[in-house]
Amino acid sequence: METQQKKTIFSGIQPSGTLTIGNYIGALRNWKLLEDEYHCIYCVVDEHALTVRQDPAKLRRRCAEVMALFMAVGLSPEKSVLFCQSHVPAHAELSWILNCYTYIGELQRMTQFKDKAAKHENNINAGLLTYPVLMAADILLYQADLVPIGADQKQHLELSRNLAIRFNNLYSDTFVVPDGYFPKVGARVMSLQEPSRKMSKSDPEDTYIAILDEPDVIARKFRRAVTDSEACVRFDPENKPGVSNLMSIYGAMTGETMEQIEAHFAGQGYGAFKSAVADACIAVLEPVQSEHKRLMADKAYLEQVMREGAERAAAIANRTLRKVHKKVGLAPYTL
Ligand code: ATP
Ligand code: LTN
Repeated sequence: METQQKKTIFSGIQPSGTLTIGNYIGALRNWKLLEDEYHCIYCVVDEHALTVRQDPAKLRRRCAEVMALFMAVGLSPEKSVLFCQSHVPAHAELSWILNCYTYIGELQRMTQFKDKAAKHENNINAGLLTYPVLMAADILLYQADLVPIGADQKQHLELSRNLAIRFNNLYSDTFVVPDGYFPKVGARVMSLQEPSRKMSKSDPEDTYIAILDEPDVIARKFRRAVTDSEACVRFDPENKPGVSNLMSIYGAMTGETMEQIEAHFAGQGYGAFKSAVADACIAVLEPVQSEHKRLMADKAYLEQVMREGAERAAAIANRTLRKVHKKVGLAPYTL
């Protein structure tokens, strides 16, 4: 009876660094809002993180940390399936098969590939190129109807849709063609130091606010955030990207519209505004941080959640994978 009538949601976050308020506003917070209405499957995509060189001990710790954050923002392991990608081998397996239906040109066009290739000149590995195919496998395995993501992932989702359609056309209906689900505010939180780039957890520390940053660190990072010389809190992303980004963050945290924020801070300098942005973030993050601390102290519980999540996920994923094997003509087998 569980959730068959509900639509399915799938989304993932890489344990490639400490999660930022970009991940919180653009992804995690919305995941929670969808939990009651949909059958939700949320994944720590640790295999994706390998596309950039990771320290093994840190990667291992971050997987548990991200899983604890899922729950600290309020996701329930009973309502939703919470699991770690590498625990379900079907992801890597379907990814291989889908690779054989993806054109290299499609992958070379991806903005994220170009960005990451430029950032990691010495390690432009094949995984960096085929990253979106693994993402498509993540989504298609669960027959997800909707995929909540930030604006930066739009192009990858489009590829997932194209692969699903291509496969369905070749072999008859196999995959649900997924739609993206984008947040109304905060789909693209920008870097505090270079507001023309998105805030990213694998960038230098002073460019992002981590969900787990201490209050004094949050206040300091906002104080040092890039603004402009106009000294007027006005929303104008083109000419005032730094201030507009801070306004969007403040709006996402307090629910105030850009007009309300302009009125609220009229006649005040950036100093007062920045400390208000910091206070708003601290207030929202504080309960998440204390719950996270509590969960991280209970390793046995975290492991149990991951194990049970992986079992539930594998049952769904393997069903799709078997169907795919059959359709493409891989040798039949019985267990
Ligand atoms: P990395 O820097 O390692 O590439 P990331 O910080 O971009 O990572 P991901 O794990 O790739 O984060 O993304 C997880 C989710 O968070 C995705 O849905 C993504 O769209 C969203 N997200 C990431 N950064 C932002 C941002 N700056 N603003 C809004 N949403 C974001
Ligand atoms: N590529 C995504 C993370 C990700 C994802 C997914 C998101 C991997 N697999 C499946 C949604 C659905 C990113 O945010 N960089």
